[in-house]
Amino acid sequence: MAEHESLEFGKADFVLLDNVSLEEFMANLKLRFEKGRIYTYIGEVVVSVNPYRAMNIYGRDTIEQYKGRELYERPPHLFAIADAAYKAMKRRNKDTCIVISGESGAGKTEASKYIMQYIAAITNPGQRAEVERVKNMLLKSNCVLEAFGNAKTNRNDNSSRFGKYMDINFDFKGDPIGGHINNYLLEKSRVIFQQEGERSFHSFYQVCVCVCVSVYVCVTRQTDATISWYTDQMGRGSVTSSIDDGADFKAVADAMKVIGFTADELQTVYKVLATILHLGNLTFGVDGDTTLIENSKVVAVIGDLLATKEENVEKALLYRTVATGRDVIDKQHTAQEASYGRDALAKAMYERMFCWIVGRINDVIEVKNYDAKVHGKNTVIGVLDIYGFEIFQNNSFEQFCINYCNEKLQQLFIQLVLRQEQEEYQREGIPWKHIDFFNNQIIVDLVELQHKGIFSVLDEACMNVGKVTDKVFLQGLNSKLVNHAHYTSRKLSPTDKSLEFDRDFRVRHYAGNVVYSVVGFIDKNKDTLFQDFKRLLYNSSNPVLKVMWPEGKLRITEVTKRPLTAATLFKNSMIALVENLACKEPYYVRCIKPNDVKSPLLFEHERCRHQVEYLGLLENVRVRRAGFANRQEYPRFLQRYKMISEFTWPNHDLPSEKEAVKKLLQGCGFEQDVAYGKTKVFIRTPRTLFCLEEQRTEMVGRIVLFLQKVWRGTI
Ligand code: AD9
Ligand code: MG
Repeated sequence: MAEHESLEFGKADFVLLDNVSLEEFMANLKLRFEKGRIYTYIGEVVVSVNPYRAMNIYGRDTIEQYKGRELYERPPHLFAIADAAYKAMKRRNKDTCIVISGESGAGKTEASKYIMQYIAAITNPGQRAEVERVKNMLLKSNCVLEAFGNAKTNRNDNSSRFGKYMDINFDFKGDPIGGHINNYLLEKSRVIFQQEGERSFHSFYQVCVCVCVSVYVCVTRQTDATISWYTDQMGRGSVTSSIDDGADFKAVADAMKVIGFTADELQTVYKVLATILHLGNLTFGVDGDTTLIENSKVVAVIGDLLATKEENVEKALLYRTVATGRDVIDKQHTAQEASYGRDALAKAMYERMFCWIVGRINDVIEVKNYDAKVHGKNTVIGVLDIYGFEIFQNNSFEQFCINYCNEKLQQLFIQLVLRQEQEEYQREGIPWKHIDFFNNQIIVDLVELQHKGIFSVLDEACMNVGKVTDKVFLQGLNSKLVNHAHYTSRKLSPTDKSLEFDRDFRVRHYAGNVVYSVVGFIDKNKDTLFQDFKRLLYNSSNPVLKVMWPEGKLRITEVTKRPLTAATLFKNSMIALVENLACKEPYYVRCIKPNDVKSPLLFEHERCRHQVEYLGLLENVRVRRAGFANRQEYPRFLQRYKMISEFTWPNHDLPSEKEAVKKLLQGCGFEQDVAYGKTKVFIRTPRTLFCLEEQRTEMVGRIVLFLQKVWRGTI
């Protein structure tokens, strides 16, 4: 018996449970986790539990075992899903995508990397140099993006603080010829502030430890930014042994060189990081009516790093150019405004650099010299690895966006899992019984609906002239959402002590309740960066830096259009992402985090049960069981199993392949477990499939033996 059928390791597919109950589901999940079987199917969905230890299941030999095989032939694995997506793309010319979801620390990013490694390993058997180059770039890009986009949080030492969707393009042979990365909302507030126990982005610590670039960070003893307020206000988040900044610095620099970043580009990246660290140490004071910079030596260093004059930096930090009618005047900031401007500059420089890095990687990996007319359509596998659902001690605008993103993806899962099944049954003429889901559309609407949604109320508040405060925004929410089942605040439920007056609101998300503090929502949504900074950076004599700030070219009188708010930009990018995913054939990986202490041994029942529930996994099993676990086109099915029936081996004389399949299955006694569609046979339980596989293996063995005897002349 194959391992994945042995009961010692539990059921390899939740569809095989004797009863679909939460208890049985959990018992199976736990048993498999404890036996080191971290993957389990629900049909074609992989449920993965983070093992929190190195597993010996990703090597070359394992890859070989999954290559070109069907899902049910091997124990559940990410590789099987990657292979299924690859086969669908190659055999049927379909664009596919692999959507990886789960909360922070559940294992999404690791899963996405294994999937990419698998695809890289099974393609390009001819070792074409150009394809090898593309594969190398795609793999190397992960390391670079993680350095600049990931950080240690209290949930995860390597938490993705941006969303990533990567398309891999394939040619007609099925070899990767390029790709494209879309990045979503980087949590840039982390640049200036982290919660206790957390760190800023890895890249900052990496430049500080590298001797050859730390010269930018520490110019003299008085301008030493290796200790910067931005990265050290919370005491550096007790770094764990899982992070080696020195080694990572080298790996990232090497990867960037391989990708094609020039020496000037690399130096500019380090200088931007150093500038931000120095900005973190800049303080403002007042002398009478004048606002001044208290540590002006730092300004000189920043001027140097940005290849601009010290006095330009000082002026941009202390003054704002405003146009009043036809006059242009310099208006001095208060110390508070200047601090705000400094922080906005630090965040914007980092975000801009991050997007620029993604853009540079895209330049290198984009498909080149592919003529669809000659070679046929190039197909795509998309891999989505986005920040997981988050509940922190203090949840702000970023958590709100991240959790909204997870609502959108959950909605897509609901639609696709149901829609796909329903459509297929309809197309094939098979009767279908509807299964109920909790539909989270109501929460998606709560956030994104025009005029009434939270994002709209926020945008409206930001549009107000005069003093706009976070409190005004909260009042707007309270009046618009007074009766919404998924929204509340202290004003609407005065006895609820867990909510602060004038500060908090709570959303009942599909994954649980989250209390958000409105403090900072307005600022983060407006995302204002004074024009003076844009001009400062554009006018730098460092061409690499200049390229990052093209809008700095505009003169003060030319800038009129109000930019879109952060919420609107994010909403639009999420809608586009979902549309893009919805037109591809989706494969799902649902990640579960077994405990909060990163232990390989602990399966916290409550913690896991909660995730199983909100991910809708039980409903997923029910849909799958009410439907059919497997379906195959008649010719393919016949080709694989024809040897197990006297009616079909070696050839059949029935009027059609469909009739032949019917005869075969009747003969084996599986008639009750199958249905016949127009072009496909549907098999209800995987057990039937396993039996067919077993019989096939036995018959193949016998046939081989028989042929050997014939050859030897003993028959
Ligand atoms: V977040 O939403 O970006 O905060 P992820 O991406 O879901 O989160 P990640 O993949 O970063 O989580 O996994 C967290 C940690 O769990 C990793 O750094 C590993 O230490 C550990 N992990 C996850 N998956 C595996 C695995 N398959 N094998 C071994 C793993 N360790
Ligand atoms: Mg991640």
